[in-house]
Amino acid sequence: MSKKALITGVTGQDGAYLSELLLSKGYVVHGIKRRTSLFNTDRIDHLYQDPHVEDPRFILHYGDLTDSMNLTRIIQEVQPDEIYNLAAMSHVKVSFDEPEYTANADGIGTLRILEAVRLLGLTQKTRIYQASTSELYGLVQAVPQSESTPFYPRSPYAVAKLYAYWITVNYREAYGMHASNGILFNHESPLRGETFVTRKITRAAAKIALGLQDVLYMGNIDAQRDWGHAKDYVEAMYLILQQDNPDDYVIATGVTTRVRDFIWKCFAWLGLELEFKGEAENETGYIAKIDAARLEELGIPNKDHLKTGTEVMRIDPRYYRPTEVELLIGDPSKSKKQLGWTPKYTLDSLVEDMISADLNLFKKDRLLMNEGFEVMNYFE
Ligand code: NDP
Ligand code: GDR
Repeated sequence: MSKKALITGVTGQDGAYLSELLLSKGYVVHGIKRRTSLFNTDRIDHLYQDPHVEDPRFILHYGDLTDSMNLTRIIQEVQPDEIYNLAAMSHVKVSFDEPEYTANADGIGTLRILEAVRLLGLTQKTRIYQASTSELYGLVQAVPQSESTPFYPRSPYAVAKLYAYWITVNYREAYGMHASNGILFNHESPLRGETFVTRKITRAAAKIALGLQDVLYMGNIDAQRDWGHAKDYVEAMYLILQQDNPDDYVIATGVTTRVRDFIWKCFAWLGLELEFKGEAENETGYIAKIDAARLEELGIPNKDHLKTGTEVMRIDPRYYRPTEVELLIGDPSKSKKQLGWTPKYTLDSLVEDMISADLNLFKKDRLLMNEGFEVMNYFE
């Protein structure tokens, strides 16, 4: 009998990679997607199976973390061996605009799942993975951050996730459930949502190189993050649920990088060397050097839009957060030792994977524009 997994947040970045991974391991994967007015399944369309086929291995259910009855019904129907609770309003800045909804979905949503498993009598059958986060560390108490570093959340998102973290620990201790937290540091990929900083940068750098965008507007470019690749991180989620005993694990690379250095690396990959000038809100980034051979190799026409001295990055305080998390650097020793987990990607191979994907994506837009078609140019 194949194992059955239920993934909330299946349409998100991690949901897509985790579905691929579990299907490759022979699981039957059930995913919960929200009802939306347009299709929102781009990231998992390649996994889609016609529901009329016999014994489908990838099955989607409509559901929402704010709806207990719906979650209970789905869990009862599926009787999953493993639940991966990845669904969340996951944008830190947006959580300041939608704090109550964030608490409901990200905090109480986790309780709804744990309680459904308990009420349905599945505590000994169903293992639960909770998507916890390095945002729990918030205001720096100590570095590198490990499983024993105190939490100090700095956003409504992080506070909601703090509740989710502790309710997971509590259900484990109170009811003997196999419920674990993965405290994952930032992880990125070509499937990363467009408004998170890495993807915002890779998209903008590709578009600027192709003459589809003029300037990248940024918030705090001195924040430091420990960035890994989502493909590596979903392996860790799977490993956490294969352990005999439930536990909490930090998943990180142990390397931290400033946002400004990520920007620099992306433009450099394209053959554009940036320099920064000015301070604080007046800081800008401009093209200091152009590697024409590299642009040619990448098939980027070097027309008038790419000149030395052109400003391609400016600060817009709109992107500042009321309270910021300045420095994250994780200590993954425990997960390396106990799970045998090691990331395959480095920061440079992550940058390459993301920027090359966005360059290919926007080359299509460039071709369409050259033929006189309009292309969408929406960014936040
Ligand atoms: P995404 O934002 O890409 O995906 C979030 C998913 O949750 C989407 O499928 C979204 O649906 C779904 N969702 C949002 N609200 C609800 C709701 N009320 N009910 C049901 N589904 C909902 O996030 P990631 O894939 O990057 O992250 C996965 C999880 O891991 C999240 O919980 C996030 O907070 C956490 N995390 C992420 C890290 C990262 O660096 N990526 C690091 C640490 C933790 P829709 O597609 O309809 O919007
Ligand atoms: P984060 O990721 O808040 O760490 O949460 P994000 O990529 O949004 O921000 C990282 C850092 O970059 C700074 N920054 C900007 N961020 C965005 N989005 N847009 C900008 O223009 C910009 N300019 C500077 C931010 O201030 C911040 O310091 C992510 C999410 O995936 C969470 O769900 C997850 O829990 C954590 O990572 C770990």
